[in-house]
Amino acid sequence: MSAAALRHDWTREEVAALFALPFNELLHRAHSVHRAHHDPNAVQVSTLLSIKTGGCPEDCAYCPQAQRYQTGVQAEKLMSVEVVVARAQAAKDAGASRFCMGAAWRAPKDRDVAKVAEIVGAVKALGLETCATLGMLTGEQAATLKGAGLDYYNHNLDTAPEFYGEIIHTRGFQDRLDTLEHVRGAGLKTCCGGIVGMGETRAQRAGLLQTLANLPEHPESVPVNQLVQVPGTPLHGTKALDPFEFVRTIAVARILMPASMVRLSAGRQQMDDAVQALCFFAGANSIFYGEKLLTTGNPDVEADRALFRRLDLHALEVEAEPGTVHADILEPCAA
Ligand code: SAM
Ligand code: DTB
Ligand code: SF4
Repeated sequence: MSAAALRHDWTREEVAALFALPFNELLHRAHSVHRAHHDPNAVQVSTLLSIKTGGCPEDCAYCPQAQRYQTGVQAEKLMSVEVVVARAQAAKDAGASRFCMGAAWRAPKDRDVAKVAEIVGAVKALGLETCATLGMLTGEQAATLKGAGLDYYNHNLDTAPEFYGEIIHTRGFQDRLDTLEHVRGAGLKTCCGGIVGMGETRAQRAGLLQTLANLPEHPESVPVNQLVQVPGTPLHGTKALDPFEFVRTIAVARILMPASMVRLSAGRQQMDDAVQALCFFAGANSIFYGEKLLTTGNPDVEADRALFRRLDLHALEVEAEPGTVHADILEPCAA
């Protein structure tokens, strides 16, 4: 599909109507879109590392790294280049094609960006795609990171504009949009999605996806996170989302943003393998790989290798070149 054919004018009603389709009808449509744009058996794998953990001044109600919540996460300083490079090499050896570095900042200072730029250059030199998520960025900071070899910047809208103010009070939805504009302006690819299961309504899930799809460009990567409920955060104890509603969210994301990589992100450790399989059918084609997300757990490498084998999935080496199979992770299995 040419870029011109991608739509940026979805109405809330159209998106709500997709959510309301009979489940099988929705999955059939999403899978058809998926097959038209992607290898349905290929999954891109990214490994996350928290390079600067905890002590964050923001009040995101879902986040274990906010200083103000008692979650047991200890604040740490920015990791050294050597430590990050060793972790990136290990991720590459385990089969990851992209290394995503997260920092618990509201917005980095210029001196932080200079240090992260050095880290990014060293990780890139290993032959990995690089991604960073550091909070709000100026256009200049985004350009510095791009110059250092950064491929992607992750900055999530998190939820629908009208629900945002119930989850975060220390910055606004427009701040997120501004950073995304700076990131795109610097020529970085965007990784932008959100979290579901925070007590939002279906209409608000539709609002999140509508806003993502109507951005000036569809994010190249769209992480759909299921809330990981961490004791001590205000959202701990929120009523869990029906797993099929999570699958619907993946399916609608796939239909709205056909060419993007849709990532089945946080929450996989709490999810049945069968639900994950439905997500891959519905159009998810990327995961976080490795036993930790930033501060919380993720399925271990062996479990994901087994899941890939059972579902005949293979890992993409480089997202831009579909069909390339990484030697170190998973051959399709006929059994
Ligand atoms: N501080 C930066 C920021 O907020 O942009 C970067 C790191 S922040 C931890 C990155 C993303 O992780 C958030 O935007 C949110 O979508 C996701 N996240 C954080 N805590 C989560 C949780 N408990 N469950 C699911 N996703 C979570
Ligand atoms: C994204 O959308 N999800 C990742 C990544 N981008 C940075 C983070 C998930 C964090 C889950 C909670 C934690 O481990 O601290
Ligand atoms: Fe800070 Fe990011 Fe967590 Fe919000 S999501 S509290 S900005 S680390």
